[in-house]
Amino acid sequence: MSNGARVRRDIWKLEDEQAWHPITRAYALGVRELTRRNDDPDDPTSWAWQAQIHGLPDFAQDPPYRGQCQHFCFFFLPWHRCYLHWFERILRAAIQGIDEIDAETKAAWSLPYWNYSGGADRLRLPDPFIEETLDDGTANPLFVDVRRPSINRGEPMDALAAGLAEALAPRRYVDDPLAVGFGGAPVSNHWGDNANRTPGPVEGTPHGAVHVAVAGLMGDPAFAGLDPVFWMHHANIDRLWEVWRNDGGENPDPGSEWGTTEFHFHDENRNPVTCTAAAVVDMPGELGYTYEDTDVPDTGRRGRRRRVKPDIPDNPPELVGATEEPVELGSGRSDVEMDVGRATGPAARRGGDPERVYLAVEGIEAVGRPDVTYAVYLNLPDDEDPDDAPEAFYVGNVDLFGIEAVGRVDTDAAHGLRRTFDITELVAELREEGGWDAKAITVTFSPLKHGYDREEPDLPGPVKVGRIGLYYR
Ligand SMILES: [Cu+2]
Repeated sequence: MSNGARVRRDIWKLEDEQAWHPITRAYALGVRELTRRNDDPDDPTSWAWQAQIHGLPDFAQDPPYRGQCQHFCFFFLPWHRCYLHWFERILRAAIQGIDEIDAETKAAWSLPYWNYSGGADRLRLPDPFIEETLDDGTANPLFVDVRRPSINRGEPMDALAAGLAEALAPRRYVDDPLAVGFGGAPVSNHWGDNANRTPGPVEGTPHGAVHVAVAGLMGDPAFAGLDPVFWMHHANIDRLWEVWRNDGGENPDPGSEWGTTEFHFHDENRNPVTCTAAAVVDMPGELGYTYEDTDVPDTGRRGRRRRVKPDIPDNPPELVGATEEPVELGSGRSDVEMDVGRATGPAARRGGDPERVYLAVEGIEAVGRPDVTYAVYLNLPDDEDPDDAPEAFYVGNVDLFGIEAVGRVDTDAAHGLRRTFDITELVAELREEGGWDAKAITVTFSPLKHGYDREEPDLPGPVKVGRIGLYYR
């Protein structure tokens, strides 16, 4: 804290020190105060308004302040950092006015984060979110009864929802046209109103997968901010951006369109403010907070993609295999076989193996809002149980967070969600083990299961994948 920056604390460490740690308790009382302000629908510092900045019901927009969240694109990280920062200032100001909070807590208060990665005991909601009452017997403002029942019982999410190996793997913030860079596609996108709807891997897992695992309000972008755990989840995603930077990741030029695009919020005095990525990239310096821990975790397979040559071949990716019919996914395992052709373009001319291999899952559509995330495997043998999460075949996750919103803005150019995976190293490993036949592949989808009983998800209808494509480069 050399420059006087406040520290956003790890809620697990706070609660280890003391159940209902004063910082956690002040959060609850602050949420209660903001909720009281809902009586005035025009108060931009109310709990309801703060959630509406992210999304309005029916995915309506009310520019410049409400219904403005950025997803599936490279503004996802800076937009949410701005959003959290101004929310934190509003909440901090509210906390200053609450008599029962002591001066020390008021001075130190910063938004805690929910770090669900790095241990089986972290895969659940911390106790202050699942207890129905505060320690004084009053209703707990942090409790939301419509979450996934197993989550509210304190049972763990599927560990794959919190994995960081894919999230932290990209070296670049913006990468190639398949946009598997850390930050996502270099476009502006409010729930898929741009045809290029490719999130960076961290936006998929853990971000989207944790939204889906908690479910309830958290499962719907229009209401997610109403669940108090939303803000701690996003503080953790914001922290992971710093972890990635600590690991050598480089942000785009703050002078570029990425850095200078303005987003609109209100401050704690209800005055309009603008925020840009350029204003928030230097977090402790510009924003006055830092994180308790931004060490790079050991993610097991982390480094798989890091070993890939950082130079991107100039040639565009070439589609060498694709499903011909849409594929339906359900609540159990689905195996999809497809033929793979040979590259005929520059990837072939170089001879030997392609430098990069991508798997794209495109046009994902669903009935209603299924709270499901699929783990994706490549060439998973029939006798391997996907519930054992066999790492040797694991590609990544397809979470369906926001699928309903995207369905409303389908364009001629794009339908549904898309996820793209760089599987270069996975393919190399499979080849070494004899698990790769260049003429055909099998892609397996298996839903993540939450809670100790690990029940299969109850889907309102089949999930449809428009196309699965394999690309060489
Ligand atoms: Cu989110």
